Amino acid sequence: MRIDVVTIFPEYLAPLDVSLVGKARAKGLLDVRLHQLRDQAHDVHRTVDDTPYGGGPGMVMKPEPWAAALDAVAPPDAGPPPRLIVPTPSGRPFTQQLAVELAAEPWLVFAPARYEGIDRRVIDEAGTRMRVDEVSIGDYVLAGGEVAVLVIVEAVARLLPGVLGNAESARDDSFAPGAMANLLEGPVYTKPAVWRDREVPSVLLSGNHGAIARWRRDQALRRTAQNRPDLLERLTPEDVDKHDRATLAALGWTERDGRFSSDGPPVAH
Ligand code: JCH
Repeated sequence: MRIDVVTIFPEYLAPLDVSLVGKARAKGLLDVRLHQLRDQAHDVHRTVDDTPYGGGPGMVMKPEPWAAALDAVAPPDAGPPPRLIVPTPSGRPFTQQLAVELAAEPWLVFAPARYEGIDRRVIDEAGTRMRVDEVSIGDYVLAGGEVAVLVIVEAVARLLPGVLGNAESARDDSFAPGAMANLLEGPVYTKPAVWRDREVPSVLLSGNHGAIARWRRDQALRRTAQNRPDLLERLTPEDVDKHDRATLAALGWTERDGRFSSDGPPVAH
């Protein structure tokens, strides 16, 4: 996969040299190219921003440098275009599903903005010659799009064939103990078996694989009820077995008309 990033802060993307993404690049599985937006601003100050039409606070990124940069990276009428990803707090949510979709693409271009964002006409015009997605990595406000690019690139890169080792890639996220991406993962433990007087739950040392799977599933249900009740509300009766139902009931969650809902304050444990 090829990834181009156009930014006024290419040095902000230095983490792409490290760890999983850095190794994927070293292996030739990922070709990342960074581009300085200011190289396309030709006035003495290499200006990329201006005041907003209609007034208001802050500055807006000018269209000309962005258009020149995007044309240079992906010339119009030069073969299959890339997908353009524009991080913004107003975008569609970035999810694992979108990561999987992007991981199947041969070429992504990222346009992380600063200030109050990019002149709308750049996005609209790019949309006439390539698929454009404005994407939000979460409901909080960053100072610019570079960190969102790091998040998205890491989530996509780990899905590329050959990037993860055998042990890690065998763990398909959607079939992990929490199951079906409907539930959060439970807690994990490693040696030593006792640490600062705290024991690893004995079932994990039992060698009883059925009991371990059941315990992990119960922990996943408990953690999901605690941290992401919205995920439990999406569960359907087909997602749960008899024991799940009992665990959910103990957590205050019962089925009514094919959907689960909380009966009231959760029971303390
Ligand atoms: C960004 C900004 C608009 C602040 C400028 C470019 C993405 N999930 C997510 N949170 N924040 C971002 C993001 C991405 C790119 C840029 N800013 C600062 C932009 C605002 O309107 C309310 C506020 C933030």
